Order: sequence, then structure tokens, then C-alpha cells
Amino acid sequence: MGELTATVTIRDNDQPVPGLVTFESGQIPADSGWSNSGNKPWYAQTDTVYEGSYAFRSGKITDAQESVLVLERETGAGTGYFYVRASTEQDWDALEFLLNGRVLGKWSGRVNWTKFEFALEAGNNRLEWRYRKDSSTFAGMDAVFIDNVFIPEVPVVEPPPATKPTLVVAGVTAEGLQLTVTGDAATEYDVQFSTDLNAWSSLAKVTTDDTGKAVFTDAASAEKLAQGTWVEATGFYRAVLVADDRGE
Ligand SMILES: [Ca+2]
Ligand SMILES: [Ca+2]
Repeated sequence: MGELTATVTIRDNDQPVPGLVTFESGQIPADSGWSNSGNKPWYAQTDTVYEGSYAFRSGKITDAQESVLVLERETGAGTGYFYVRASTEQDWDALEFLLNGRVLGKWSGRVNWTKFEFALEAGNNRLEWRYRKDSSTFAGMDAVFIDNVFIPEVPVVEPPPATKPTLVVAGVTAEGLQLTVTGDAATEYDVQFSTDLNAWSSLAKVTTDDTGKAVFTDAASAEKLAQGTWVEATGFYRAVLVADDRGE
């Protein structure tokens, strides 16, 4: 008996590629930048699709009319694409694809599913799929279709997470306990003291250097250290990020 192997690819339509519009919801998502103009709106249908169950089809217009699907929104930079199919009167009835008012592609007559790619610059972009008919005659399905529209998304820039400050006793000097605060570079921290880990009092504000370090000497501890009572008067230190309230 030979061995049987199989490769199974599972495609989760609920989690599509970011920036990819598959039309599988069967409608234009609200507040997504998609809209319709012209005489009849484009719509989702299941008869002619590139992938999945739905593709978008131009509106059922008649002679000398147009059906225009618009996507206007902020995008990232990169290569966008979509799949297009046409079944129209050759040359006289055609789909034009426009980016910011400039025609980048035109399809007419019988065109099977074709991938069309285009370059996008970051910023606000207006994409239009315009099916326009001349004054007479139709052919084929008298329609154009698009599916799997990919538009590069605006990259999400996340601020670097704030480093949790750490505080260690670096040494004991005649001036008192020497503490080292380690956190983000050039950041202000509040060094606090407590005897019960409940009530905290501020000792000093320190600002870390370019390497994220700051040294603080607790002068108040010197006396206790000198008296040898430190063990009885056990205390706790902590460093707290000073809230940045400049952005109010
Ligand atoms: Ca689809
Ligand atoms: Ca025509």
C-alpha cells in the first residue's frame, strides 16, 4: 500500500487579508469609504464571481447611462489590485478604472477574469470603477464585474510600550542609601517611600539619562543607618512614572 498525503488549505472568509475586499458580506460595508454614483448602483451578485460567493456587478443601466462605484479613503502606499471581468459591446460600452481622476485601465468586449495592479501613494485616494454605455446597442451580459479588491492599508503605528521602571539599592554610603532607577531614557520618575506598602510618600523626582538610568541617594535614611535602627524601621522604595499632563 502506498502512502496518501493531502494538503488542505482552509480559507477563513471572516478573517480576510487586511486591505482585501472580497464582497462576501454581500453588500458595501457602511462607513468604509465605498459609495455609488451614476444612474444605477453597482451591487453584489452570485452568478459571476472570481472567488467566494459574491462579486460586484455594474448597475443595470441602459444606453447613454453610467454606473460608478467609488472608493474614497486614506490608504497606505504600495501596490493595489483587483480582478475584473467584462461582457459588453466591444469598444462602445466599457469599464474605466480611475485613480484620483486619471484613467489607469479600460476593459470592453469579452474579457475573462483578469488581475489589474496599480501603484498607490499614501494619503487620501479616490478610486472609481465607471461602466459607461454609448447611445445604442448592447452585447453579452452588458455588465462588468470586480472581485478581490486589495487596497494597502494605512500602517498602524503603535507607540513603544513604556518600560516598567525598576529600582535597586546600589549601595550604602555615608549620605544614605543609594538607589538606582532604571526605566525609559530621559524620563521623569517619582521615587517614593513607604513603611507598610500601603501609604507612599514622595521622596524626590529623578530624571533618567540617555541610557535610562538615574541615581538617587536617600539622605533621610542616613540617620537611621548611622543609628543601626534600619532593620527595625524597615521601609520600601518604589519608582513611579510621573504622569505626562502636557497634552491636555
Ligand atoms: Ca468574492
Ligand atoms: Ca452600446
